[in-house]
This record gives sequence, structure tokens and C-alpha cells, in this order.
Amino acid sequence: MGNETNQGRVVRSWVKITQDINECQEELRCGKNATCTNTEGSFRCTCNIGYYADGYICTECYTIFDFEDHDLSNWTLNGTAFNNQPTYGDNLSGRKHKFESNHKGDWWIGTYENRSSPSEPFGGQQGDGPQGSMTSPSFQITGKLLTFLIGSGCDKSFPNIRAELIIGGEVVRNKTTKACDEAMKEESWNVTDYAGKNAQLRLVDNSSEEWGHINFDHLQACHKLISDMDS
Ligand SMILES: [Ca+2]
Ligand SMILES: [Ca+2]
Ligand SMILES: [Ca+2]
Repeated sequence: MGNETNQGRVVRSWVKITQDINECQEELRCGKNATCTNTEGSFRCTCNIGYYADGYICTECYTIFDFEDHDLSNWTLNGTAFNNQPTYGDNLSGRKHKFESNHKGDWWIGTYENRSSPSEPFGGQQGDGPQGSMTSPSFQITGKLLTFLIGSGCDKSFPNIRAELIIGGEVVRNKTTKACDEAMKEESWNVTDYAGKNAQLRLVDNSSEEWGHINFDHLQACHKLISDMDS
């Protein structure tokens, strides 16, 4: 409400006052990895250099492939090992050996498994027999590090169970596990030399031996090397 003097008398009028709030005065309004910019009626968060938008926060890593859309139509499949992928849920626990896969989300790659939808039998399996490979669509390397979860493979199947990073048609990094363990563990590739390049991920199951299957999930790109983390 405002007061005005008009030819010696006071009139009163209701004036709508809009006053911008500077949301950026609030500490960490955009989180510690972002810069806040006040705007009229709002504000804007911009990830600092080297950080990636992940929902409403800026993180040091962002997800490239997590299989949560359970759609492999953009991937190239050879052979039969990957025909029933991705796998839904903690399918391993549906069998008598109570292994864990340590997958993230609901969907992951497991070439022993045969449960490509929640309606299929819990614990369903195709076994170690099928062989093949699965090659991703192209993605750009924007960080220093690629991290991923990988499991299975064992002495007999090693090194025919592996993940590969392909650039320009060449395999520039690979990872075998020899873990003899279904539970996926985090592994990584230093890709500092390949910043800005287009790459592909290839998962290989070239084994029908015992433990001749690959488990894989959650490829992400990270701004920092592990040795840089928390520095
Ligand atoms: Ca504002
Ligand atoms: Ca996943
Ligand atoms: Ca196999």
C-alpha cells in the first residue's frame, strides 16, 4: 500500500509491489559445486567447470550407461550371450546359491541370467554356455576417469570375460576380473589421454566355461581421478 499527495489531499492506492528475492544470499543455495546467479523472480544454478548436472545437483561424475531404460536397441549385439539383457532385479538371490550381484538401480547386465522383465521367473538363468558381445552407441569422453561395476569371470574363463573401451575402432582399455565372484566391484579406466574423443564400450563373453559370464553396470564419467578425489 502506498501514500501519495495529490493537489493538497492525500489519496491512498493499493500498489502491487514486486520485489525480487536474491536467493543466492542463502548459503549453498545451489550446492557446493555450482554457482548461483540471481535473476528477477528466480535464480539460476550453473555447474562449476568440471562438474556435471545430475538432477538438481552438480556432481563429479555422471552416468553414461546404467541400463535403467532397459532398452538395448542402440547397442550392437553379436552372438547369443546378451540376448536376454538387461537383467531385472536381484535375480541371483532367486537361486539356491544366495549370491549378490551388487547392481545399481533395477537393471544390469548379467550373461548368466535370463530375466529380462519383472514378469519372468525370479532366478531364471541361461547359464554359462552362450557367448557373444554387446557394443554401445558412441559417447564422448568428457572426464578424466571412467568408472564401472564389473563382476564374474574366473580362472578358466579369464581373459575371455572382459569389458573394453574402443576408440577409433581400437581397443584402448580393457578390464578382466578373474574375480570368481558374482558381486560386481567398482573398477576404472584413466582416460585423461582421450578427453573429447568419441568412444564405445564393448562387453565380451567369449567363454562357456564355469564362471564364463560377465556382470556389468553403471558406467560413469568423472571429473577427477581417484587420486584427486577429496583433494
Ligand atoms: Ca531472484
Ligand atoms: Ca543399473
Ligand atoms: Ca558365456
